[in-house]
Amino acid sequence: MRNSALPLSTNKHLLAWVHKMAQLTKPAAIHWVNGSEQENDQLCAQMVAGGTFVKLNQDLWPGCFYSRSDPNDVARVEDRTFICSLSKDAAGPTNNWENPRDMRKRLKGLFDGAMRGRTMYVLPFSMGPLNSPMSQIGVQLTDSPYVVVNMRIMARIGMPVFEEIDRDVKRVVPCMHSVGAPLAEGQADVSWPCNKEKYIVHFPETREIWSYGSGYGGNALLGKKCFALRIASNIARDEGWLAEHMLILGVENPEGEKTYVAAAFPSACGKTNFAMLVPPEGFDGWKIWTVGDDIAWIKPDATGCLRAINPEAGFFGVAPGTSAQTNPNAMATLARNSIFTNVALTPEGGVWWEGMTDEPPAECTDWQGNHWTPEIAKKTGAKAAHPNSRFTAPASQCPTIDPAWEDPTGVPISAIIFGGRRATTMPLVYQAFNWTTGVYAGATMGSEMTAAATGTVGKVRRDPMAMLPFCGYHMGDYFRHWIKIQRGLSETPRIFHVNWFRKDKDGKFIWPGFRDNMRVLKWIVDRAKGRAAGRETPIGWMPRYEDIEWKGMNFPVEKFDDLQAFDREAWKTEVIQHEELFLELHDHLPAEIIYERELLICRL
Ligand code: TSX
Ligand code: MN
Repeated sequence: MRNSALPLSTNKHLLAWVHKMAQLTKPAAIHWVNGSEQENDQLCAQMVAGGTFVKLNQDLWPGCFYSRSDPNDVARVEDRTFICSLSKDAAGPTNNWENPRDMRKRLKGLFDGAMRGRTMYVLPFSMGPLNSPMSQIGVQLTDSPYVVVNMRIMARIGMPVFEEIDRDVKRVVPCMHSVGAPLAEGQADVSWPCNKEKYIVHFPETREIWSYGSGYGGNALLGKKCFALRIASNIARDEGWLAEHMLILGVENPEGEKTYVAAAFPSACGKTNFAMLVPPEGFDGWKIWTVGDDIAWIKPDATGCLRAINPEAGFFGVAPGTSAQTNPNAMATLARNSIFTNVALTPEGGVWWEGMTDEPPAECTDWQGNHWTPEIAKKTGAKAAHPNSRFTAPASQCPTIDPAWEDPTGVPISAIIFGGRRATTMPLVYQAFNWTTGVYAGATMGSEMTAAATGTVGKVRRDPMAMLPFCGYHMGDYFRHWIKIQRGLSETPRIFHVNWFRKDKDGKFIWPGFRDNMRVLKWIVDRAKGRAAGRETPIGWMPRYEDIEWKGMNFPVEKFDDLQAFDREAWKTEVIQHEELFLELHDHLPAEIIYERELLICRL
């Protein structure tokens, strides 16, 4: 076997950087990650021995491991996330900003000796297939083996990436990561090392990421939100493409015609479920193909058509609510070779989470390691799985993975969907009049808050293009970039807005959602291909009852009218709320957004 302490690259810049960072963080050893199965097995075994991993019952969950995080390290930390551009104005009011010089000084202090007693892994990764001109490369230095094995699922890692780096044709994004828990001589480790103090820092001009104190998800798997969205949105702005928080799916009709759409929703709207949709009864011959469930890199090709890749190689999905009913394709994907974090562990060595089965297990160990029974839950409200518990699963295992999901040229995007979780005002679906009104719909989208913890229940939290926590520069400049992209296109994708969550007077969901969303998707695809009818309303084009395929479903026209109702008074309140977001961004807002709001007011 190759000695993993020996450098696996000959790239002088990389070698110098690794040396410099090792001098700063002072690890006990350096491990160059080759990405092999043997290396992965060894890291997993080492984590089992150290208590970070539990090997699940291999008869039930082949190739699967279980992990519990520190209870204080369970989610992304938005208030500890920084965009350190040279000017504060470039980061905009929706990002935390600090002077890059001051931040560098602080990080140097934090990282000094941060890896003492640990191994520093040199983890090369490619976001996007290695043979794609749309892909980007990074190297993450991390003291977390948990990160290495998760990144092996979420990205392309190891030897082929070192070879790409040695060819020296692509810029490499350096990603520093430490859990911030150095070990003194002889000090015993804990199962989930982390630090109370956390910093998730991006330097957009120099394209660098520094993450300190957390081992969880988007804080630690730096290829995902930090690189593929915050840094990539800066690269995309400079190079004329889009780095978006979007799923990508393909719709195949019975004639074999395939249409790709990209869709952005805020959290808790069921993005992964939509990306893996199973068509309902009455849609024989129709098929949904999954390209990605979280991130899309969308670029105009030489002919002026928008093409998209999924820069990821796996799904890092929220477990609770995922079941054979809500998402059978996700359940099949995560059945093997997956990592489960902060779900519950069953006595048989399996995993469970709220919503996985109708009947909970008689007993299990909850995400905090406590004994859990349905009776205890009823009394104390204790959840078996943390609401943000996750599965890390290879995309290649998804039964609906699109044959073109790794196509180096990407897939052609014919429609873009925005959406949100709204009890009122927003119809099930409407089509924007044109690209700019579509950008306006995306810029003003949002969800009603479901958890009281984050604010008033029922108040709309604006989340433009679902990018509020992920845009690495000023939101106003981001809208301008979106509008500008269309000017270079020969074929403009159609833009739609959907809302699966409208409620009736009794507070019940009007639309059954899930598989029946296929009916909406069919209208969207037919509109994008110019073959479906609709009627004009002040907000856009809407399907009439007879424009929707109802085969296999009994949905009365009266309910459809409630679902699609255009409520003029509610929309007047809505446009006033748009102003609140725009006030914050006003000095960078493109004229088009201001004019679109005026035109909307005129139409109301
Ligand atoms: O994912 C969801 N989708 C998209 C599916 C492709 N969810 C779950 C959201 C949380 C992640 C939904 N929830 C959807 C939906 O379309 N719709 C709803 C709301 C809803 C919930 C339960 C019912 C109906 C609607 N139950 C019955 O109709 C019986
Ligand atoms: Mn996401």
